[in-house]
Amino acid sequence: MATQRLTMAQAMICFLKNQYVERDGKEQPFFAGCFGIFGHGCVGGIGQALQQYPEFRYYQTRNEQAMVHTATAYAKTKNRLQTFVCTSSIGPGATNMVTGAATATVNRIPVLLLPGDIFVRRNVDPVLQQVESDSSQNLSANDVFKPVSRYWDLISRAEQIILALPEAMRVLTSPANTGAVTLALPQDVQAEACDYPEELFAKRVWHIPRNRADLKAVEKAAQWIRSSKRPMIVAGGGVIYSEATEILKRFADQTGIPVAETMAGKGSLRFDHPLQLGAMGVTGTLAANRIAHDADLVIGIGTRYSDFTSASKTAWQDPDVRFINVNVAEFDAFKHGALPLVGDARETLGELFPHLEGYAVAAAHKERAMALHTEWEAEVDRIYAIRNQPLTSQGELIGAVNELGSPEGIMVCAAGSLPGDLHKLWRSRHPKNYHLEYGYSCMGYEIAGGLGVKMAAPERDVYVMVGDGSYLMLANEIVTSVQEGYKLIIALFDNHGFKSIGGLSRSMGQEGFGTRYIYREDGILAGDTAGENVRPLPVDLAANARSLGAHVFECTTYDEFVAAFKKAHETDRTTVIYIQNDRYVGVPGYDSWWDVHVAEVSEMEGVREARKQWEAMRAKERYYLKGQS
Ligand SMILES: Cc1ncc(C[n+]2csc(CCOP(=O)(O)OP(=O)(O)O)c2C)c(N)n1
Ligand SMILES: [Mg+2]
Repeated sequence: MATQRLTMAQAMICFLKNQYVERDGKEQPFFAGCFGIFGHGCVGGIGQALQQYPEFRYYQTRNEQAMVHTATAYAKTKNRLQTFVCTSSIGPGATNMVTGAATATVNRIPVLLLPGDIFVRRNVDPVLQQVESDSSQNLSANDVFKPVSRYWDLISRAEQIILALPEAMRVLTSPANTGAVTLALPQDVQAEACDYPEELFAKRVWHIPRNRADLKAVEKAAQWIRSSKRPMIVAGGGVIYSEATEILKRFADQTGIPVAETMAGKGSLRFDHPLQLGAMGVTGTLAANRIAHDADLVIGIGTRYSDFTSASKTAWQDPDVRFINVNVAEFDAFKHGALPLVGDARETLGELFPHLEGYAVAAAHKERAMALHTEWEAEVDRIYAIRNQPLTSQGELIGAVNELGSPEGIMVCAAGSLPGDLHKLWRSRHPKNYHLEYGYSCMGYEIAGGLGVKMAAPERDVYVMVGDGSYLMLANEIVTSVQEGYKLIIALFDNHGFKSIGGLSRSMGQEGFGTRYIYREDGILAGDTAGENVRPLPVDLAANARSLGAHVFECTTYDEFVAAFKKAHETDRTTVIYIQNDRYVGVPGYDSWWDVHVAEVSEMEGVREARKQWEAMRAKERYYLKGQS
């Protein structure tokens, strides 16, 4: 057997740079390179290997959590067909990646994480940053990656990667099982040499399958659709990853079944399609939520049915409602007692089509959906046209970005009050137009994620929309975007704290406690009852962004924002448009609800009142078991 003597880290990079994927005959390298922050836990191993093989491009980042977000956003933009490796030192560098790993895994997005780990040989223990245990010498901080990784391994001998790496690739390229894959790499083993078989470094192309659903189940699904009276489609992220948007449109056109979209599925159908109901669920539109309320059949395509989609299981109120779920993941396909079509969205819709020849929904159902679509569009117009004084409203700013931004651009967001408003108001013009990380809704994803989107689609304008809270959590990748020349346009909305959780808190009778960025007065951190009678903090986020290398426009009015937004397209680097918006002017909810538990007993009257309302809504929560009978 021909062998090559390499360190484990060198062998790993040689292997990774030769992994390709192919779907629909299109082939590409699976890894676009490696993000990393070096420390003693990786510098002599992976760090040395990356230096030795510059063709596998290494990118510095500022924070390990952020680099995993960047990789995740990149892979999401590439429909999961390409991603990055992320490498860190041991201890804090490694555990900083845990939040990123969870974000990737929840969203079913592939990222390969290579945290350094403590010495296997142990003689110099405890090494710097080792979390010691007095109950086992076989515990490491990297064990915390287990619940947030789809595959986890500890490489304690150099030759183990010969079997571990193909397993990692199997999971990363699996449409059903993908997520974060973590290979913990002890710092001594990384630098150890081994005679590796040459075959390990041969080019390997992983075929991404388009698995098909069981044909009997497809036939049954067609019968269910034909016998339904008020069917609806819920389009999730799977529609976009599978590139099923074209066929979804034809499916809606032919059958007349209206389409609602989840956070990850928004953009599945253009906003102006007459059967577009818009956002589904807690942050849904009046069109989607009213059609859902009465639906007797829900065809979920590529959705995992988070509580935001199901409005905490209150969205569908017909006692006989049934579900057909098209999903690559068996786990999701079986949710809600559904008739499971376990398969690729594009392929499965294609197989359903011939069984539905000549079928269309009742005219009244289609007309109702179309009328609600029109009603909803008018509501968006109304909110876009608000010109709130003295501080702008978020809805009008969303309108400005949506209408003045490039129609080919990509808007990126993740947490705060923006996602809910965007889900309702954003008019998606192409499947990648709306990039929301709302599986983990991780504050701090926005700018790091925006960088990943721009790296994946450098030809498009990338619009990051971020609140002051998220910005303060993780804005540092502005530096990386400047360093690498990936320009982002960042709209930074400052409302001195948490508009989102403030509103939630008030709705629970808790007066916005702990959600404002203000000084403590007489030992008390005031909530909203203090009104404007508070002292804001002397924080200057515009100056902060400037200090990180961004070009900054500071605005106070809507007109200034519009002018700055236009000018931002002409600057030579990442540009932040800073504006304050009103904490209290929000986009309302439309026939929906989110279950957030309210205290059962309290001295506070507002809480007791909220609890009564919560109990009334809680009673509407359903189990969806009908399909099983
Ligand atoms: C890492 C993380 N911590 C906490 C939360 C809970 N959370 C959701 S929104 C939010 C406030 C966001 O504030 P900001 O970015 O200013 O947006 P705004 O609510 O003001 O629109 C918090 C704390 C979260 N989603 N992610
Ligand atoms: Mg805020």
